[in-house]
Amino acid sequence: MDRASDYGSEGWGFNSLRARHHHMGHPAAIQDLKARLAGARAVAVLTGAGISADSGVPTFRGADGLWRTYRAEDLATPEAFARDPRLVWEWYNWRRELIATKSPNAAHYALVDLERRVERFWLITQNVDGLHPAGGAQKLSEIHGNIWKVRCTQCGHVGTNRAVPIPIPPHCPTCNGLLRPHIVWFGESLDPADLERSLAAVRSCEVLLIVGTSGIVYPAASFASLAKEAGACVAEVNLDPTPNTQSVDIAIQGRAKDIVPELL
Ligand code: BV8
Ligand code: ZN
Repeated sequence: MDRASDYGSEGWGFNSLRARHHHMGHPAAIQDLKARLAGARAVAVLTGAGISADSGVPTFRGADGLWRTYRAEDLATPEAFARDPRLVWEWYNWRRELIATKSPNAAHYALVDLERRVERFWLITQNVDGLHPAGGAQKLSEIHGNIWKVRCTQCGHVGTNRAVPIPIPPHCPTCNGLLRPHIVWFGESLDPADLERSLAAVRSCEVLLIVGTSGIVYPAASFASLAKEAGACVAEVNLDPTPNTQSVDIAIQGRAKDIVPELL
């Protein structure tokens, strides 16, 4: 028996290509996704902490994301703020100090190029660091809020505050009430307009590109399956496998700053 019939030459080649589409930063997967993006008239992008990791911002579930032993889930809640607003503000001051020194990277800028190229485009980010708008992104929803915005717990006034560190506890310029970060914490609802805009984009896109998210925080975690059900091609770029990796059409393993610019 010769080698070709041993393996079944055609089947082997096909399966190996499919298998590779599901792993690594393989050129075939990158070319496939690049072609789909080039041909698409509607593209949605979902980003998470991984895209900012390449700018030096620690991720949430990575080892460097811990502040004093607290996990994000312990501090990013209305209960934690009610119990100890100073502690929560100290955590945000630590992050504000870190983020203030960081800049957008090649992946953030590549997504701005994509925004300008695609007829219907929407970027949905879970990141609160503001690096997408800093890089020039305009068609975006920051669905978990923005670390440079504050909201009054008394009168609801929303403002921008870039003080680093912010004096603790910060007070409302109009009513002197206690200010909190204008960020969506666990157990809180997303802004309905942001959510609507994001769901519309996810349900109507031809390609959903998911970059650097662990895919475990809802409702963003449901976007991949919503897009899939609506018939979109779903692609993931991540350094490591995630709960989405097995179900997406194209999975590319690699760093956002290396892979995303290659897609254009
Ligand atoms: C809501 C703001 C309605 C704080 C954040 C049980 C089951 C299902 C759902 C729930 C449940 N219990 C509670 C819920 C709901 C809950 C939820 O989903 N919980 C999870 C944990 C189970 N969700 C909510 O509460 C949401 N609201 O549902 O409203 C409601 C109302 C009341 C009661 C019920 C429901 C609100 C969620 C808002 C959460 N806010 N943070 C702040 O930032 O200050 S979440 C926090 O996680 C961050 O904001 C972050 O954006 C988000 C997601 O994390 P990622 O961005 O994915 O980051 P992560 O570190 O996890 O992963 C990084 C990834 O990057 C990794 O995969 C890594 O491999 C990769 N990577 C690393 N480097 C690179 C890279 N990739 C590429 N290149 C690299 N260089
Ligand atoms: Zn106020």
